[in-house]
Amino acid sequence: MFIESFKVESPYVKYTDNAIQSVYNYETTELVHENRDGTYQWVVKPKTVKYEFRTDIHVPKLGLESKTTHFLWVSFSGGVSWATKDKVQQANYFGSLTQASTVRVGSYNGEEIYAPFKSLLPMVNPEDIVFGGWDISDMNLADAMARAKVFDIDLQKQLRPYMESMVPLPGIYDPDFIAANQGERANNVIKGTKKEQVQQIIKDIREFKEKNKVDKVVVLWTANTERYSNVVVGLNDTMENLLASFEKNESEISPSTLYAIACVFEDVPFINGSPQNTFVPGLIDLAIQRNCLIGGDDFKSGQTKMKSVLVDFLVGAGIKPTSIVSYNHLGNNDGMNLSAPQTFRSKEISKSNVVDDMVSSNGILYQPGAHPDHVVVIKYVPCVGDSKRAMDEYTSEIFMGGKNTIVLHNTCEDSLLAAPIILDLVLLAELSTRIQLKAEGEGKFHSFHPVATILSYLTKAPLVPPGTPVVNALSKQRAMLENMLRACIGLSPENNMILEYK
Ligand code: NAI
Ligand code: DG6
Repeated sequence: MFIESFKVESPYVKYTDNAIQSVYNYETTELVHENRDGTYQWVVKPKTVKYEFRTDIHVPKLGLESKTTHFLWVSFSGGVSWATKDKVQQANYFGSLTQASTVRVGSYNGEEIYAPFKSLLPMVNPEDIVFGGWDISDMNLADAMARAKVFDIDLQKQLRPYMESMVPLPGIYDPDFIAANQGERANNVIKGTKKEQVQQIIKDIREFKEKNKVDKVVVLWTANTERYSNVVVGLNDTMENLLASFEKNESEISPSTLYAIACVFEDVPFINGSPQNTFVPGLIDLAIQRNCLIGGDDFKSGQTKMKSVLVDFLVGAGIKPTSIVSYNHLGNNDGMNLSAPQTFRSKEISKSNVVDDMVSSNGILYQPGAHPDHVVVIKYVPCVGDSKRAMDEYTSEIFMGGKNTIVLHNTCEDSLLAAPIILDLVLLAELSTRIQLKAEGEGKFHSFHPVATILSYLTKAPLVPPGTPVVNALSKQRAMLENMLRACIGLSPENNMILEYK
């Protein structure tokens, strides 16, 4: 059964005019490796840490600065309908965790009760977001929509009048970082040194805020995949070195890192939807020093989402994946940009590391250092446009040396999987800036760590604070996010035990 909303009544939660305050007992374990009776052994000690959470319930008027095409698709999904050859299609938010998924809140008369994910805590309504953005191409959004060939023509006709006058702001362009085949699009660029370019981005953000009277801005990179930046001691390895290099106009600072520097200076959350290492160590350092949210990397939309489910299932079932071969071809501009070896390499890295935590979780199947063969291939085939074809072969070893081969074929509009993920990233990043917490013994409330691991569910290569484990398994990522929000309203983690019926 489905309910629209609910309120928690408990001694552990208090709703005030400004905030939801909760007290939460975090049940965890402490491990020690100690000598007992002459032999070393692992001892696991259950431990409870009391936390307090405080969530500001004032939902701000939010501005999103992002690149052009994606965001309009999101912004118009409010109330339009259009004719397809099958039916009249209503706009919806399918594919968005916050807008189209539910959470279990309990059971009633023997039935499980579910409520919208977005009802857990007050979140920005997508229809209230004000959009803006930069692009190195000056094409207006109506023409960009036509060129992308994703929306049905009837929908395009309805949107065109709203979009024709929308032209992106000039962007930071450096041909060294994206494929040469993107050069002819670059007619809308910010001139000057890197410092001047960052100053221009800061000016754009301030003007956008002022003009649209928004309380908060989030910036999200959905521009082309860049090549990896070289991480070099003295260049970008620390905050001081990165800022000094930036002053010296060093060529190895990528456009995406420049946008991120501008955002951190302005205390504007910055999310990287692409695979490159925008967040070089010096940038992470800068964000930590200034306590500004950064999150990434690379939207986890289709093939990788399946991988982080399937490998988790196989390894969790005691089955040993021995090879994973992921092939896909696509014909959109992203595919064209990825046809250059250096940009493809960025994508190959983010798509390849996604099973590491699952493999290392099972020392029965894998000896230390062992892992499945894992190959990622991407080909550009213009004819298929945005309709990406992904083919995956998973070979595993089963009982008594048997072999188990699973083959998947997925055809899907690449952009329509990514757009709702963009929305979720923005809404959850904004929400997380309104949550404060403190553990027992800590004097003051503080925000989450600026490196936003809470966004991991939505990214292929979750960015985590230095020295923190990376979790790729999709079910764990979702549970972390959901349980975190439950803690803010004084609810225990979903444990799926349903002891009431046992
Ligand atoms: P796209 O090629 O359609 O759009 C990229 C846009 O960025 C272009 O309009 C280009 O002119 C602009 N651009 C390039 N460099 C820029 C800069 N320095 N500043 C401002 N604008 C710049 O690509 P698409 O399909 O929208 O993907 C965007 C990114 O998201 C890519 O890195 C892609 O790999 C990543 N991504 C996309 C997914 C999807 O669509 N399913 C899933 C996962 C990641
Ligand atoms: C080719 O794979 C194009 C890419 O940009 C992907 O569409 C994107 O990275 C999505 O990848 P995945 O593995 O999450 O479907």
